[in-house]
Amino acid sequence: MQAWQNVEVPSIATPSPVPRVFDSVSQGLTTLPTGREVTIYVCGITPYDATHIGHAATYVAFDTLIRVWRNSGAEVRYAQNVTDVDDPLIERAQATGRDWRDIALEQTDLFRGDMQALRVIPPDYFIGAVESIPLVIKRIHDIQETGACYELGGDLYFDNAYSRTSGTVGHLTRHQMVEIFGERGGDPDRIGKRSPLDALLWRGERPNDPSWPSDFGPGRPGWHIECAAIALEYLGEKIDIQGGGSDLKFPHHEMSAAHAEAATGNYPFASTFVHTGMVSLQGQKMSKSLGNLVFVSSLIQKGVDPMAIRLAILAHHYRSDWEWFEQDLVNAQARLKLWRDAFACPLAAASVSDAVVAALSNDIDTPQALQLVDNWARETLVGQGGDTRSSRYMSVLVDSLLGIV
Ligand code: 5CA
Ligand code: ZN
Repeated sequence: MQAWQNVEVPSIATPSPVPRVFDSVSQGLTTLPTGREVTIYVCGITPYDATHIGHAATYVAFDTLIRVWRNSGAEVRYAQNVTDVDDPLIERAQATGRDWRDIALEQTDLFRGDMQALRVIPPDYFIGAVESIPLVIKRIHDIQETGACYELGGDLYFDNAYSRTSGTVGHLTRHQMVEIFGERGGDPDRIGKRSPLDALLWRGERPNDPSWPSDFGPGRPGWHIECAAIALEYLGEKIDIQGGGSDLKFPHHEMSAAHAEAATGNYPFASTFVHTGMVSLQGQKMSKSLGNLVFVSSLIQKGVDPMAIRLAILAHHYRSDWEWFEQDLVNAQARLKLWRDAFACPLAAASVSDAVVAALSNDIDTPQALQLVDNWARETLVGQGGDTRSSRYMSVLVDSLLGIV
């Protein structure tokens, strides 16, 4: 698939210290590799109601991480999928009488526009589930050879007993796993499965359901094998970061990694698992199924500056769960004005570039970085500065690392 237009990222003379991020497996900070080619896969949208502030927060967080990572000397290869065929999309199509393909095309397009407006750097590989069906089939063959795959009523399942990753990302008890698996696309209660936690690799054809031919009969891919197959194809058998929102730790990231590991024999599939917090609205996780959504495109249509939306997101630490309030946007608009006024000052306060890059390398601490820029901007505006270069340099640094212009 075509991603969106590239975003200019100016290079700066202040290299970032090697970034540290929080790894969901070890549950502690880990130092990322740098100075070489590195790989990151971030789970993309299911395009039936794109793009709410929660999605935007997740992609802005990974975008900021990638900017900081690049500035530390890493050459980042980035892949992102689009789950353009899956149960929720098909259910939406049936409920509205529309073709699932039209919904997917329309919503993916909306997502591209939103990402562009938020100045999110496009992934190098933006890959749809439908276009990766041959890759999925190939990987299911690989898994079949290991014995980790079995057939049930025309469907193919992954035998979770073969997973070395089970429990390591989500840190849930087995009881919790069975319950949450059922809530997030799994079918723990299906009779005949070897374990309730076995996930679908291939869903045999059903009436009124899209399907594609394969050696194991017509059908369509399971959700987790989609991301495994795309990541393996475009990034390689071992990746540096698997990313997404915290709702994907279990089952999605555990199972996707288990499928990739079974298909290749390489363990672990990802060195680091990075997860963003959940954005809520009116006390509940912002989600398509609940319908409590604030859309990026609606805000932009109302005339809100996309840079204010990005700043409102960056005011929260990527790992914390937070609630969206109108006030977030009001504060971000005031902050944007403060910064732009300071960037226009010929005489600025002394640059705080070292402190900003240090904050961002320390687990992408954007709230701290924003406060440092605030203080610099206030000092600049009260005329405390005498530095003729710093306002220009600070504006380039903020553009490069925070994506704000
Ligand atoms: N297509 C799958 C991933 S393969 C999927 O989860 N799609 S999604 O459209 O539901 O979500 C897209 C991304 O946004 C995922 O990384 C998800 O974790 C994240 N996300 C979803 N809801 C929220 C939310 N309320 N707050 C923060 N991130 C969210
Ligand atoms: Zn995914």
